[in-house]
Amino acid sequence: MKSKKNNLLVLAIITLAMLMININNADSKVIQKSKTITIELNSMQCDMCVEKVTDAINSVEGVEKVSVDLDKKSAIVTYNTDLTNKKAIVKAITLAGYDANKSPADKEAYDNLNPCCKKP
Ligand SMILES: [Cu+2]
Repeated sequence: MKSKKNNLLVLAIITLAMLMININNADSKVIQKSKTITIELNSMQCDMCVEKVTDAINSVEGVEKVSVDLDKKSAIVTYNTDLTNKKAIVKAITLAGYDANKSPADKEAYDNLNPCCKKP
């Protein structure tokens, strides 16, 4: 009779351990809320544009990593999906005066760009 009790205890401990592993896994899923996207930046002309676009993207709360490529005319952006989204990032870029994906630049911001940053 005693060994049966012990078996039950062992089973209870194993079950508890498995539960804790599951809880830990759930936790790590909560932490991993990063998403990486590519945004087309077809109106960029020079290094100054790269700087401005990089600053604009970085100004969005929740953005974790930005890499703007002038040759490829695109940006790779990693952000926390709890804090921001693609739409907000695209909006920040257009408000800085640049086209982003299919969204055109804010006209006033574009007009205020340095002449070398305007489309030829
Ligand atoms: Cu420029």
